Amino acid sequence: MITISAFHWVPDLARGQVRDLRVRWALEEAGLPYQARLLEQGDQDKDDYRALQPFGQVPIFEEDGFTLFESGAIVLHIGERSTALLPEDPKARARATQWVVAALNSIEPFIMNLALIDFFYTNEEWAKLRRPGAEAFVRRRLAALSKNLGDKPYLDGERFTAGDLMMSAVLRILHYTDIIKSDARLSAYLERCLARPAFKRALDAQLGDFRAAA
Ligand SMILES: N[C@@H](CCC(=O)N[C@@H](CS)C(=O)NCC(=O)O)C(=O)O
Repeated sequence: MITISAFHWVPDLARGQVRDLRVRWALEEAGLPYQARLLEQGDQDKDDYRALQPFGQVPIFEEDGFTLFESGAIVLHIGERSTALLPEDPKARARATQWVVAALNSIEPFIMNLALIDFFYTNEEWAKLRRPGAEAFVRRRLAALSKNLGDKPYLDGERFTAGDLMMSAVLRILHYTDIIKSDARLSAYLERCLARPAFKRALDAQLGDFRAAA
């Protein structure tokens, strides 16, 4: 049975955002059953967990003695087992991988830069000075993404791939701002991705685990 790590408890603002959600979603898309290994506070700093995830983060993926960390690597690994995530055609598969990497490398760091300011440093003087530039950068990057998306339903055209899973998981970090809402194309794209039954099942499972632990 596949096991993924997740936190037993996080503050309300993080519920529905913890990165095991991406992996749960990929498993749901692929139709692979899994169980969650819920970490108590401090478990992520123990040697046995650090041996599997050097940075003490969630998620990790475990199956038959094989373990993997980094949500992007895990989603791609799951994708190798399901054409629902990675198409069979090698070129289409490479393009889907390209979008996973773009989400994690060209979009997420800038969104996280803004989110960190908003959630952790909002009252710091330096953050007040930095925020307008950080938001402007995100808006510019997302305008380029929106232009590339154009009228296509998904990043690579007609079909949803792991690239859309990761991009929409990253874009929804901005749910507390109007940044996505102010772009009709990106907003419709995000809605389209998040309307997928597999996403809803994954979100319900993450939130359900927090409720069960309360
Ligand atoms: N690049 C990692 C980031 C994982 C990550 O940031 N996990 C957060 C939860 S969403 C975490 O475990 N934070 C606790 C910590 O960093 O100590 C991935 O995508 O898997």
